[in-house]
Amino acid sequence: MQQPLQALAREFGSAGYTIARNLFSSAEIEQYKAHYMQMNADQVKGDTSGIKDASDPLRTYPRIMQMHRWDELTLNYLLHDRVRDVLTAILGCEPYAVQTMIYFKPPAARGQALHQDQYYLRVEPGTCCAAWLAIDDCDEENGCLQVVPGSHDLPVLCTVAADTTQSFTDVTVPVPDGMTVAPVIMKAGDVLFFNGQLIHGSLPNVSHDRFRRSLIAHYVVGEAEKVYKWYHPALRFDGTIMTLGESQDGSECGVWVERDGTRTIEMIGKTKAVGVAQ
Ligand SMILES: O=C(O)CCC(=O)C(=O)O
Repeated sequence: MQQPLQALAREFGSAGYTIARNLFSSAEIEQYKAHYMQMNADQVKGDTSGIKDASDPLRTYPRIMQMHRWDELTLNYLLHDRVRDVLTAILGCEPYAVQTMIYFKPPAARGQALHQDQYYLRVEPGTCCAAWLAIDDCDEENGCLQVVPGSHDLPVLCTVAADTTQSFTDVTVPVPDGMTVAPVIMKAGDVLFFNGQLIHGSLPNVSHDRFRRSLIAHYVVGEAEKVYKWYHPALRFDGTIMTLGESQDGSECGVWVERDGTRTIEMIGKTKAVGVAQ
């Protein structure tokens, strides 16, 4: 890694995300690539919930979730000491690990509409944090992640319908007035860390021949007492189980309203119950 942890922590605090460049070597990336391509070839069951069309490339390459519960290499990533060291520096104390996902995102695959992870994880108190490892170089052509810098200071916002020609998920968060969406250009081996309130997502892979694979882990902050049931059990970095309570369906979400000529957020909505986490 090239940057000092303090610089990553400063950037994470102000923008809601930061990139640890070269956190994994090219040899490690080649091992992950071969491992997950084999997992796909072995037809390990993936999440096909947003995939209706038989010709959808995501039908052949659906994301696979929670592999750390049975796959050692994935567990090693989730609890990796290099990932832990960055998380501890940017969050201020060691978090608990709750989720893993592998996205293959082959050529012509749809992306995932803008959303906040905390909408799904419902961490109480506090929020979650992702460690998104690029397994391929990624840019706008192959559907890199897109973020809304500074949006991590917002509460969880209520969702609206997404354009499912562009996204395999069907809800989204509109970009707040005055904020912009920025692409996150990464090299294989870089890890993007982002706050659970940060609005993020990705556009389709419009390349003809480039996958955009990413290995994603989610954590809840060290002060968390509850998380949604899909994410149990939470793990400490030594692999032992941390018992957390279950947060409930239908937690509050914010909507933008006009008050005395100013746009502000009121917590008047309810998130819908979610079956599959993001
Ligand atoms: O990788 C993507 O395209 C979306 C991933 C995502 O939304 C997440 O990790 O929470």
